[in-house]
Amino acid sequence: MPDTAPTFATVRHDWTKTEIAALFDLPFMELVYRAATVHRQHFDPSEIQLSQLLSIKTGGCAENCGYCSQSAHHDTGLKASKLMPVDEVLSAAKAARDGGAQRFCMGAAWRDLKDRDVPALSQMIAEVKALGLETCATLGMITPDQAKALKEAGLDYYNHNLDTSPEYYESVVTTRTYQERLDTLEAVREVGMKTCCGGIVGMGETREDRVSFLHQLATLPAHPDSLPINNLVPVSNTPLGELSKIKGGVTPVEFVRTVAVARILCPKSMVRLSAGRNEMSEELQALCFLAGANSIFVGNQLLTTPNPERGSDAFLLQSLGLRPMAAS
Ligand code: SAM
Ligand code: DTB
Ligand code: SF4
Repeated sequence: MPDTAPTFATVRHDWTKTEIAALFDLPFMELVYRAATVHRQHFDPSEIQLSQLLSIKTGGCAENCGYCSQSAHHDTGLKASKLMPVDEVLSAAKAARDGGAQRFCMGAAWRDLKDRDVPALSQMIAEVKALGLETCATLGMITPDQAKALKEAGLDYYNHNLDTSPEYYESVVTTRTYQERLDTLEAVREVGMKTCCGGIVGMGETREDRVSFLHQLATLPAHPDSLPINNLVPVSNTPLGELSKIKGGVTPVEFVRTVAVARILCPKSMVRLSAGRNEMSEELQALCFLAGANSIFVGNQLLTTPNPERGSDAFLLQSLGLRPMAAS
């Protein structure tokens, strides 16, 4: 890795873990400076994309993800619901658009998408898209045929996170494999749909796991077009929520390092500062933006957990001189 001034304009897919670990080890100011330099080579650093989430099918999920409020394996007290009717999704999408969001992400607590749900989802996606919103969905595992149908309906992005390193993965979830996650991502890429793929930090993983997780993302056949970095929101009665109460999560500095390294490795991706902002100070969020995060979720709720109030986000962006990105 060059030790001189940052010249990371090229997009690489051959990053090694040693190089990535060396980025993490840089003095903090140098790392953030390099990430900020890469950021402004590809984006206007004063623009932030505003996305909004909606849980279109909540709870009762068959997977055992150790961080998730929606897994049927954990007694989190969350009430399970059926797939939301299209008109309710549309009113939420309109409200999101009118509140300034340019992107709308629909999340369902499913292990995998069932063909019987594809027609309703296709209608939902087409109508959300017709509102002028960029569309994203996260519905669990999907097949190439399902990916094709969703793309034809107007789906711009499919979210499917690797969540952590292959090495730590089995400490997070055991009901599906890392390879199954990669297969769904491949199905999405194959039909020419954009991928949204990232993960969570603060789940008890090591620095080495964070290096390995970002190595996976940076060496995919195509970098994720959208790369969400979530800070674990500890949910009571989930295994990882309880673990983090004992162990604590990552330090704010380590969180910013993770964002900065993600930006350097995937220069053209939208790096999304996702879950966990409600617990972050304005200063920490500002450092994340400096380190190359250029998208946030707005609205009072993520899927099932709280997000900063819309007014406080508007104040934050205004005080930092950041502008909402125009719809693409
Ligand atoms: N069921 C689908 C799946 O897992 O692919 C989609 C919904 S799932 C809730 C979307 C992502 O949200 C997860 O992959 C995870 O990265 C993130 N997430 C869920 N619960 C979280 C928590 N408590 N803290 C931080 N991120 C979380
Ligand atoms: C992503 O990586 N983070 C978002 C979006 N993709 C779907 C979801 C965050 C969920 C946080 C926990 C909750 O609200 O249930
Ligand atoms: Fe289900 Fe997704 Fe939650 Fe895992 S993260 S339990 S797949 S909703």
